[in-house]
Amino acid sequence: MTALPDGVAFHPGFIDTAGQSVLLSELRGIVKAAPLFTPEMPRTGKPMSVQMTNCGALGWVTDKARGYRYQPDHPMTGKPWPAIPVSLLAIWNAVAGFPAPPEACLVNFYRPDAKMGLHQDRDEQEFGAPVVSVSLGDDARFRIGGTEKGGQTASLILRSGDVLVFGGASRLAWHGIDRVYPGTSMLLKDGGRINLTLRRVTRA
Ligand code: MD3
Ligand code: FE
Repeated sequence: MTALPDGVAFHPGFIDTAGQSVLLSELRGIVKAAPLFTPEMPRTGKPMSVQMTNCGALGWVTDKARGYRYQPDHPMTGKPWPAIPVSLLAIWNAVAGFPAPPEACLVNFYRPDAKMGLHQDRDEQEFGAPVVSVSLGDDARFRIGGTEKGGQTASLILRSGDVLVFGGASRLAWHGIDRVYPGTSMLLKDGGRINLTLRRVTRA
């Protein structure tokens, strides 16, 4: 494994097991109010293997007809997204180094066979703010490259409680999840992995 790109800060084990349980119970409430949906690739409509929901004033969604976007309401229920829990805002305040709060928290749920291909996150208007990622549940192999497609990549195992900050040059880095390792965490009774990404969407 080569070094992580400039602008990445890795905080392994940032959230202890008690904190992970608190976050999980908050997420159960969020998923009750804003059920997981299956995102579709723009134009092709191919379903992604990851299921998603959001909390915050804005949520990231995608479907065949309208593609990638942020919107204030859930695509199936039409209801506003639930608020970002205070515990997640505290994590942002501790690690982001950015003066304005996040507006979106994308919740990704991975069953054992789910993965996420290499992509850039560029649907936001504020690239001066970092993206803060929180991993819960089973381990996963995360891959990150540079800002140009097709360059060298590094890989890193992400474990439950790990926090990563992607700022500076890494904010537009290509990245994805190669695979999840089933049975590596006891946090989720039925296994799987959850990733939370806190994002500033509009210009601060
Ligand atoms: C680097 N999620 O939601 S987290 C995503 O584990 C996403 O679910 C993966 O990629 C997951 O968009 C990876 C790490 C991550 C998240 C966002 C980034 C790395 C990033 C945004 C910019 C640069
Ligand atoms: Fe991403």
